[in-house]
Amino acid sequence: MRIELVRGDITREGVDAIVNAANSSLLGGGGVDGAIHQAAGPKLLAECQELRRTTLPHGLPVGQAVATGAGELPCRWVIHTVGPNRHAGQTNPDLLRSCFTASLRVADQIGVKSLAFPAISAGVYGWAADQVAVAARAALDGATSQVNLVRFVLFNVQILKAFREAFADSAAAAPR
Ligand code: AR6
Repeated sequence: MRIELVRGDITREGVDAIVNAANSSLLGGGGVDGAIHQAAGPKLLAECQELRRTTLPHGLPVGQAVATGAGELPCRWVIHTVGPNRHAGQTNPDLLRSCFTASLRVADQIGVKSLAFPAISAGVYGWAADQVAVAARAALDGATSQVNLVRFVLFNVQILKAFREAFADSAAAAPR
């Protein structure tokens, strides 16, 4: 698996799937979630509402992941995951690692070969960028997956730097 660390806007990524740092309601919000819903248009929200009506009536639990189509986005799928919210006392890093692991597992289930992640929980949910980067690295190190490209698309230079440090000695991480 090749790993890329780039600065950018994940809504523009033409990979097979992008991961959304959602909340349990799956019905949208701010940050990257808001940007994804805005760029995807109403089809994405309708699919999320359908999930709530059918398989996820109580919402998506923290640390789990689920896939939908991508509406008008250039990718094919959106994989929604819910990071732990530090401000709500969710301070267990295993939950954060689980977001990355569960997203990869869902990606495998739907045949995704290229996958882009944002820095889950590094915004509204209050985790430090280096903690998120370490959790992401741990998840990828422990993963067996058919995904052959994982690209972390990081919104600002501080978060990119934290990921570069966490992946500095990773043989899989290559400059793009
Ligand atoms: N592309 C890539 N990264 C982005 C983008 C973008 N377009 N926009 C923001 N980020 P956050 P969380 C970065 O707050 O902490 C929402 O309201 C951002 O700079 O989006 O998991 C949800 O509905 C930060 O580094 O997600 C939830 O209620 C990272 O994405 C809650 O926020 C994550 O920040 C989830 O909070």
